[in-house]
Amino acid sequence: MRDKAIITSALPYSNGEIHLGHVASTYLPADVTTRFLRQKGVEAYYICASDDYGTPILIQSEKEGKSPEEYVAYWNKRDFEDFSAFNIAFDLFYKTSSKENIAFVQSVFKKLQDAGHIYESEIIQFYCNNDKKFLPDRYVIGTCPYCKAEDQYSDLCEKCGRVPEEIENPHCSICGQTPVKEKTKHYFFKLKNFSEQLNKYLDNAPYLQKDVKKYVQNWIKSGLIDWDITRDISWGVPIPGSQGQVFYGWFDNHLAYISSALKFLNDKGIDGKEFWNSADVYHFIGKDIVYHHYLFLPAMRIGIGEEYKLPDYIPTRGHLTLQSKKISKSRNWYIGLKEFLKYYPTDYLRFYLIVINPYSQDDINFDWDEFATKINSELIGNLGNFVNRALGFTKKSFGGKIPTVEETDQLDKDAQEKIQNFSQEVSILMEQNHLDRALKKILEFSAHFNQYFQHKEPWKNGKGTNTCVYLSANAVRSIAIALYPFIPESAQKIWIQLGMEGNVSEQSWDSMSKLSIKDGHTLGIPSPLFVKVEESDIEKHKKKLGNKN
Ligand code: B3M
Ligand code: ZN
Repeated sequence: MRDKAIITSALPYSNGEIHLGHVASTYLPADVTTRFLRQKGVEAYYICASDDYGTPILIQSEKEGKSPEEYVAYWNKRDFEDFSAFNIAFDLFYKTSSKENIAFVQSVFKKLQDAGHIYESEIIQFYCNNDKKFLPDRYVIGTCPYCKAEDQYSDLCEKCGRVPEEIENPHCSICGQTPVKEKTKHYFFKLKNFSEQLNKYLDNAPYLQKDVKKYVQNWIKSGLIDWDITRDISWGVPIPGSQGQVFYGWFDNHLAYISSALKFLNDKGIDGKEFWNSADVYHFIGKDIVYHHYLFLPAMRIGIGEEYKLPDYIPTRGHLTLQSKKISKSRNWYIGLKEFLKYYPTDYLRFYLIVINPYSQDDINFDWDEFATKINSELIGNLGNFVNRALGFTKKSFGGKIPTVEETDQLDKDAQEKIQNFSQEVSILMEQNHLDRALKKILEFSAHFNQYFQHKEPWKNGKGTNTCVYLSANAVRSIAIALYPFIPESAQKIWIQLGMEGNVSEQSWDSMSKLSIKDGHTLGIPSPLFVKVEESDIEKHKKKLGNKN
């Protein structure tokens, strides 16, 4: 672990509202990781931006009768508001259409061109005679040449994850007619040239997921294809010297990781480039954009002489299904983040989405009943219960004042040892990106202390009561610090109920293993942290799915 880190998440298209599927795979794990790294003393910044360019956005803005600028400005603002309500705490949420990114993309292009990685070629492009338009990417729908999946966009097969060289059975996505082919001049990026260097990067990147690496290397083995980076549309980063042509969105968007980080750091008076190159670089993504992040992105960075270092981590997670069905906006089978947060506190969703989310590409499922069970039995029944029990008892029997420790028995010694080992045990899992297992460790810790409290029976006021109260209060403190990256609002509430000074966010991670609450300390006012999820509400939410509007 370096003492600096830059964390990014896949940039959301400025093209519709953020829903549970988005946050589960990328934004939440990245936010939790950033908070954790800060607790570990790392100077960590979480940078994101809206992905403003690309054909789908142009199509949609045209449909809504808005200019693309107006359209993306609306979604940039709205997305940022929704993320903020969910306590996704970006240091900067910028945009790919920023003047800084445009200048950066154009300079990268020139460097790639000077280094001989770009060539020009006349190509045949689909053209719709009906709409009088060239038809790049999503303007064409057809059959994937690799896996034969139908109804795929020409720039990405959602079934097999590959980028088709030429889609079969093409149709214009605006009018449905079969397009004709016309000549146009495009720039190409020589991705093929980078096979060896990409393999080397993948071989020597110890923190990339092994299974992802393996299939990416299989793609390399089966032959990479040069990459058409020109689009004959008006909305995009203008190609220097080309009339009416722009860069393909996947040429410019990931460069906004760098250009946005540089803006943020330079504005802070930090040398952005130097920071980037001495930091651990994390790009959190969903599995559908592996191709772009494990191949295009590193190849482009290698192509400009690794002026900006390649990612150390590309944490890749699977998709979220909803009640075991694929999320679909058009069928109203989705839950908007904003809507969800009308029903339940932020921390309920953060807790649930982390607990069910392993560090792998396996798909995960949001299930309303399981959500209720996890919240009621684990968050409330285990964590909330222990905190409230320990603090409530101290308030009632000791006026909230921590008593002086007397004799200690084996149970106390075990409890003390648990606290001492806690930070290390959870930290190892966090560092390996196993956020779900880390949260489960915290639950185990809390369950252990629940049992400890039960066995010690302090309400009988026998021998060892003081020690039990003292250790339990300290365990609550450890829990607050450990929970902070996951459920920051609740962690802060616990901190206040403990009567501690400052904010829980300022406590160092390792300090959770100290017995910092001393005798004589006076607690704040304990009160239940959470409200139960009601079965009847869950039934209502289930009925609403698929039936909106
Ligand atoms: N805007 C969203 C996606 O395909 C896309 C990510 C860009 S990351 C540089 O998930
Ligand atoms: Zn396919």
